[in-house]
Amino acid sequence: MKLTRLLSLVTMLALLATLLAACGGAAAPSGGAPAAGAPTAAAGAAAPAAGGLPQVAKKDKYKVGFAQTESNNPWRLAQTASMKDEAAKRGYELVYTDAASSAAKQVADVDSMIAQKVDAIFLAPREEKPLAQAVLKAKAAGIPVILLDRNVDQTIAKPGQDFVTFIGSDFIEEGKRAAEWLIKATSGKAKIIELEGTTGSSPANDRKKGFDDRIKSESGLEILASQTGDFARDKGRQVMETLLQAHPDVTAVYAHNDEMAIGAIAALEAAGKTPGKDVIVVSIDGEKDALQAIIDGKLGASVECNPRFGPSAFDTFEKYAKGEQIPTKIINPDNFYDSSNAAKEIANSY
Ligand code: GYE
Repeated sequence: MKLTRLLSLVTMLALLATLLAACGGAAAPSGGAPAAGAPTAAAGAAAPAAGGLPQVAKKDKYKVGFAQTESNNPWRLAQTASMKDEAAKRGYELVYTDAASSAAKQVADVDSMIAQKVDAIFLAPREEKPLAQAVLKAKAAGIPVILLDRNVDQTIAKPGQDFVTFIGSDFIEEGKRAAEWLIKATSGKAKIIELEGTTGSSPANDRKKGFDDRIKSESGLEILASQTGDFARDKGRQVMETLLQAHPDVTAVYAHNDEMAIGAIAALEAAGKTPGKDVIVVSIDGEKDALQAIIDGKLGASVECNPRFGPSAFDTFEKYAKGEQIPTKIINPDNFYDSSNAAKEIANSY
């Protein structure tokens, strides 16, 4: 009897040991095979630094890429000019691409920069998810990426690990500031149409979040409809035209950028409304046409989103190339324009 018990105990222990070994093996595979879909280092690429980010070789003159997302508005043109000016000032070779509003083209643009072996890529990612994959590809090829003005999905690519840093505005804060101005301007009573930016882009997601969250606690403010106008003037006009038919009782418009606000103003006027009186309009960017619309009394206010990235982008790259520690987020300070300062500031706007 005793012997049988002893034997079964031994058998159980052996079984337990086999099970433990099997679990351990599964949790820690040897050989480090990359997970499905994970990028692998390209042959001959610069070795990644300890933290995973690619290092930059010391050179007298760097060749860097700037992958722009589109060129259909003054904000983009100002950003491109700032990047080109700064590259020229510092004697860099700049590989410039324009994705013409296509995330797929921008992914291909990054591929071509990788093939051209640039020393670093400045990327203004059109949409959060597709461009996160492009960041991983560049990293695998040993090329550091600095994100400008828009972010990527950080569950796919992480700052300080997969890309150096994000330089840009705090979009949640911008949305909140627009909401706060509107609450004051309407004494807390408004029926709002919201024109969203490009679907899947970080400024559209965050400007919506910042604004909507701030509005929630105000019982007198209501969002009648919220729809994308793709950050574009004519799309903003068209969407506003359609939404106006369903919501003729609108008293306020919140547009995620000035271009859509200017489009919405045109739609309001075409429908016989007086923007600035019947309907209060607020937006984001601070472009010249918007400041002019504020002076004309058609636009109420614009939260600035500074497009002049050149100096901070190249400074950050140079610090990184020297081996300095870079913060994972670099936030640009933003101004605010309304009837109190638009006339004074218009000369400096873009
Ligand atoms: O506000 C808009 C542009 O990504 C912050 O994109 C940028 C936004 C900017 O097209 O006008």
